[in-house]
Amino acid sequence: MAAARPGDILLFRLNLEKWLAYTRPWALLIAWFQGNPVTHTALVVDPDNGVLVEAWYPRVRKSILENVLEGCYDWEVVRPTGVTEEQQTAAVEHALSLVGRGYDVKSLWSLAKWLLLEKVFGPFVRHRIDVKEKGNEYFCQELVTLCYLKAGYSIPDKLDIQDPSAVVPKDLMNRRVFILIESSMCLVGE
Ligand SMILES: [Ca+2]
Repeated sequence: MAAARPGDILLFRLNLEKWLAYTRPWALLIAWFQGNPVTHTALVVDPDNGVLVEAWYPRVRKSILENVLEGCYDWEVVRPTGVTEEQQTAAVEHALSLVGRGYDVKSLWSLAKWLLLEKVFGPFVRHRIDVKEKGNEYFCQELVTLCYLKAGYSIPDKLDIQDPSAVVPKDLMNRRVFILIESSMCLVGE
């Protein structure tokens, strides 16, 4: 991650061709629910050494980029517009303080239920999403969104989404809010 800085956001995009060589049914399920191949997100901690913090079942953990990929994902690094380095440092510090906390399976299923309803009834359903804060447990984009909120930067406000828990990984691809810094698929700027 040569161009990334600590606190930038990693998006993992399911690569169907690579996926078929492995078995990752949940990733395919998340991709289908969202109608989008970005199924996982994490915070960059140390770009030089590929270190990140992610909520990955069964808990929040520090990982190395190569280990997350597991051959099934392409990745890109994005940076929210207007964020300061101080805010990103604070987001990373908060993420590191949450390492070891549990993975929030219940909230993820609750979100999946609302995404399914959104698929059937349309986008207005998003405003009714109700993912309750469950005892210090987090799923991937909940962790990223919360760490930014703690650092004084509101991703939901930037996206005009009322409930922080209603942010899904595909929202972090919104180029109006998130600048593409780096990608495993191409050299940015080429
Ligand atoms: Ca939670």
